[in-house]
Amino acid sequence: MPILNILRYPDERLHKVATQVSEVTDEIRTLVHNMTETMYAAPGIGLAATQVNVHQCVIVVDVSDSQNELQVLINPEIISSSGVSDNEEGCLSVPGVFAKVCRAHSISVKAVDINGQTYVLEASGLLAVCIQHEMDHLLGKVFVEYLSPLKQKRILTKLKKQQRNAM
Ligand code: K1U
Ligand code: ZN
Repeated sequence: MPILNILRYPDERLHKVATQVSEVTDEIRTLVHNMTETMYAAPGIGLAATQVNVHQCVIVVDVSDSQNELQVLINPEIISSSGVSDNEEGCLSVPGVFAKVCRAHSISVKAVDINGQTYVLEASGLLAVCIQHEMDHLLGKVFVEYLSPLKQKRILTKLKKQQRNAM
């Protein structure tokens, strides 16, 4: 199965807003499969379709150590949340950059699964953080955009340097 190309910040395509999936077709199932392979290969604990330049509301998440607790969330919607926590986040689209972001500690998310069935997932801790991070991607938001303008400028300088060195 192909490993998909992950867009790198500040690629403008990371700012596109994803559209809702109207039906879970074989094409969506193939996308989910390829995104899952790409996330595990990276390795990462989450991936949003936006990051692989597909602008539909699909995310995959697996925060387990053994990569065997995959969650597929199509058209995810947070229906309730509680508490706040500051957590260090990373992003496969912003390699080598980690920063603290404040998020809800616990969330209830309504989503559609790979069979087209609606379900509700109760998440807290890292799983909740990761789902919120991935849902931001679907809205065209990258985690570094929560940081101060000065920190964002420093990150952009670091990423440009990385890209120059990779040539
Ligand atoms: O790019 C992404 O959206 C995936 C990102 C998810 C995430 C990580 C940490 C906090 C919030 C959201 C990553 O997976 S970055 C890589 C990473 O954190 C990791 C990689 C391997 C093992 C454990 C963690
Ligand atoms: Zn990310």
